[in-house]
Amino acid sequence: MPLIRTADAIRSMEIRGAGRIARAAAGALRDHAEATETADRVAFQKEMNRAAALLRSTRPTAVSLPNAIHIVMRGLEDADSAEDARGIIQRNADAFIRSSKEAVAMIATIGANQIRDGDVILTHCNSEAALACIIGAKQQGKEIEVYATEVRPWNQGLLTIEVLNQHEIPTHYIVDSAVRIFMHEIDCVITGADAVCSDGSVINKIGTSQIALAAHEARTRMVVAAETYKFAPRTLAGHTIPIEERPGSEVLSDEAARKLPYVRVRNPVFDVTPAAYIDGIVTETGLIPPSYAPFIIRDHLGWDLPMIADDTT
Ligand code: RUB
Repeated sequence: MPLIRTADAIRSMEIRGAGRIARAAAGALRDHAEATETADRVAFQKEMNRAAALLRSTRPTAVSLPNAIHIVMRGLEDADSAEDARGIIQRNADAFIRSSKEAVAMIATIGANQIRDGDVILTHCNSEAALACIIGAKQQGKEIEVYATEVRPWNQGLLTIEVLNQHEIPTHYIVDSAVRIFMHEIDCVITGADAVCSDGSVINKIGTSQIALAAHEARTRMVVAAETYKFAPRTLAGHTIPIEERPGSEVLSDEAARKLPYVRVRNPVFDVTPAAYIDGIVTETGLIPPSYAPFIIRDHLGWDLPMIADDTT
């Protein structure tokens, strides 16, 4: 997909979910490198930096986006020519897209092993990684049931129940505010992540932290499925992840809002779940406790990332 079209699609949430956003950005950088015809290495690099900045500006929270861009652009400064630089981007992008899909497949197996026969699972939003674990458990022959939330205001839950239905997994569809009333029936909560911070806290769709609190109260396991490229290196240096706040019109129509001049809609779309409420994070390298997050950053993203890349979160 061309660069500007991809950036628009990410911004408007036509492409959404941290993994899909990352792969779309990698693909757009590769396609843009192919379409940028200059033979001048410096001009090429400048154009690719501009493309990277445009993609980075689309949505602020999912760290998969700046990390994917960083991984795709890695080594560009060592290129001898524009052609060489183009090749680096193509190879990096293809490798990233391939490894990101392989990571989901690994997470499916590792996450499925966390689910027991007869378990009732609750999931929130529409996470490829979380769904992979649930579908993996079903494919292992386990009898499972799922509670899936609606996810106001974008209703990503509709995407989730469609996938669960396709896999013939018995599912209860509930409004977000019904989570606590059903928590006593849940054996395990599984969500995805937009970012995992160095202290093991997880940033995911708004409402995740309330679900984690309800799970904690009910002594229900809370598991997060996250590829290693969703870990946020700069949080090691004290940076915080910006929480995206989208227009109020996604919650209340402009027409309705006009009649309520004293009302202001707030629409943050992610929240932070502290590590204390998370029992484990399923990555493609295995199930880790949240406290292991700095080691994932060191081993898979590199300590140097926060220092050298101003563009990464
Ligand atoms: C999506 C969301 C998902 C994570 C993980 O939010 O919060 O749980 O991105 O998804 P939005 P995945 O719909 O606002 O992008 O596991 O697919 O990467």
